[in-house]
Amino acid sequence: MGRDVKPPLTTIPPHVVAVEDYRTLAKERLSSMAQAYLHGGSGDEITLKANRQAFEQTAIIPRILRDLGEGNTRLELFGQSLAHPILAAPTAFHHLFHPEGEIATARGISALEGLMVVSTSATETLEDISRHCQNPPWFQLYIQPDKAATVALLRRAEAAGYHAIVVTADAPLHGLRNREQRAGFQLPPHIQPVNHPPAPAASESNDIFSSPLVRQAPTWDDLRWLRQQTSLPLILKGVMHPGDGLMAREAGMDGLIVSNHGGRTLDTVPATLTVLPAIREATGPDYPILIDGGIRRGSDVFKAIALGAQAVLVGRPIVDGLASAGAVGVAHILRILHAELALTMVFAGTPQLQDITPDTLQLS
Ligand code: FNR
Ligand code: LAC
Repeated sequence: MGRDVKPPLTTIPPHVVAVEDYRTLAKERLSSMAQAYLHGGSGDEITLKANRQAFEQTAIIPRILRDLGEGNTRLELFGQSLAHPILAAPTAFHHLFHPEGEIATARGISALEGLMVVSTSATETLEDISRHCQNPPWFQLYIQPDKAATVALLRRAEAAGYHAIVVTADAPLHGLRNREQRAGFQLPPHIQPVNHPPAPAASESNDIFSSPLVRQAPTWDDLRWLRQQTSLPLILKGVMHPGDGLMAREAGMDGLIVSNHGGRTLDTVPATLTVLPAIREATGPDYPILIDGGIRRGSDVFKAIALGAQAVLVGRPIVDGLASAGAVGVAHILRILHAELALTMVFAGTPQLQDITPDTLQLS
């Protein structure tokens, strides 16, 4: 209240050089409520911090004098040819952060040949967002209690040219977001998820188990059912246990995302980077694995790939870019991360993504 909130920038000042700089710019442009929603995590934010610490504490051991002539960051993922392995994670309510919402995000990502994963809780229609994406985007699906509603979303995504479906399985409820509660966070009435039917009202009762969200939370049976409903690649998001990685594979999922929802669901879950090797081990060498949580540098992307990921997703940095400068900010965030990844690969002596193996890291 009473705080001056600056308008989004239209050009990027030259001193803005790293993802971290955008966090500051975004803070100056968001209400304290929107900041709490974007930058906060659950509980004491132990997991939120752990995601970062895991990257900070992992060291790269460079190799020198290697031939870098054929260097590039390209990859193939689910039949898509991508310029780099840095995807935009699904994040909700972009109109909370910028007046152009998800359209600005899609434009910014497309300017850098990036890939957008569109949230079920987007504030623009999934059809409009797809029209602004250069690479066919992926659609993040929350399985709805009503099967017909789930199928309706799937069919819309298919018709709008989405390339894959990301099924988020780690958030049957909103996490214990103390930071949001302290800031009094509420979604302004004019900002609504326009693509899916309203969720059942959160239970006022203290008996969490009687809440419809919990009683109707999806199960592995629903995932097997979903597999029968579409021929698009299905990617399971929210895997933290090797056993669940194996079950994802057995349930016919085409890949998975190691994720703790950016420390926004259960607190004191481990950092995603630390569970990645065991999940890679359980699912075998060729199973597509992505990871998110705390990626803020190109060297973090490198470390995730070294420990077994094909690609990464970034959540808050994309939204910081959006809040700071709309499409221009989003594009710059991706440009920074891509350039840092390439720079890391040069210094590490790994000209292509497949050269980034575990022995590029100092494992303690
Ligand atoms: C999210 N995330 C998320 N995930 C999802 O599957 N559907 C969603 O609608 C959202 N919404 C959402 C909103 C905001 C503001 C944030 C920050 C995150 C989680 C997201 O996809 C991703 O897992 C994390 O954001 C990754 O961590 P970092 O990169 O933010 O640290
Ligand atoms: C979040 C939900 C929307 O993390 O997934 O805020």
